[in-house]
Amino acid sequence: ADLSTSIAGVALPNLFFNASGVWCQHESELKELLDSESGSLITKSATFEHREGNPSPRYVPLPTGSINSMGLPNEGFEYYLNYAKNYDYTNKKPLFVSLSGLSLQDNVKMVEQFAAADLPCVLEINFSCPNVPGKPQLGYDMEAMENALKVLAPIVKKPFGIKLPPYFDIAHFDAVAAIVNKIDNLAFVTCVNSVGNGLAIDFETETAVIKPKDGFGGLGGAMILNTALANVNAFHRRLTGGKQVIGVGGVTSGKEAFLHVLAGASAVQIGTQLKEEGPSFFARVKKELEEIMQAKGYKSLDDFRGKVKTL
Ligand code: RRO
Repeated sequence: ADLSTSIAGVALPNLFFNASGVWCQHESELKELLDSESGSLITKSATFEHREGNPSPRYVPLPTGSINSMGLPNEGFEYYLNYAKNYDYTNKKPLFVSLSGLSLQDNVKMVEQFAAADLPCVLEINFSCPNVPGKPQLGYDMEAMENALKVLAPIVKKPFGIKLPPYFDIAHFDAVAAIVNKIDNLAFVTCVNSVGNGLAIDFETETAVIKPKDGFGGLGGAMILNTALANVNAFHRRLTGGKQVIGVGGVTSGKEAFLHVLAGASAVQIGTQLKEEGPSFFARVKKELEEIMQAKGYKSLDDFRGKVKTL
């Protein structure tokens, strides 16, 4: 079976890569992704300045997923710009870079410097970090999101993407898709970031399991699969002009990856399961998806992408 795909006009040897934030803060981790069977890799969301992030414990696995309030720990934008400048683009894996400025002004400054460097990497701008105290998610403020896109898109110039939070209301799918469809060079949306501000409590100790924000944090993993599939499919149905969806949320095996593609995903990112299993996950999930495709008689992702049936 052929697992190849392309995003924003860039070819990926297979559809799988890491979700930004997992296994990608330092060059040593990015090297492990390069050495894995992933089809691509994306860097940790960068802020203009280096950040230590929130106090630990700030990521904890749960019986059906994970909770995190990392607080955007990252090496600062210059570190990832330099990584992108030194990246070997003759490598078969394209490079994605995630940016998450704490203000529109910071996003403008970072995007300007990427545009000036004129690199073949693809930007995914994060509109959905749920974990910085006092900073509401851009993705839940329609006016601010539309304004940010109108300011940033002409500076990026090239095709780019945004990372969206999960939505839970049909009116919100409609409103966000309408905004996205107005931006010509916005080539893809990545659905979904973690389900924001869950709370996990340890039964024995009667204590929140993570330290920041009184225990509130973003939920990921198996427990969010159905929310992720709904968001992938909602945007797949609404986006026009060849705009694509990258699916992320709840993929623990080839089966869930298959469902993401059926819902309309053109690539699939892995968060919690990569954090728990490590980069060898990519070899396993590729093999499992190939076996599913073989059993069902599908030769390429195009044979079933977006073709979920309804009753
Ligand atoms: O660093 C984080 O706390 C974080 C970010 Br920026 C994000 O976009 N999603 C998430 O679950 N955690």
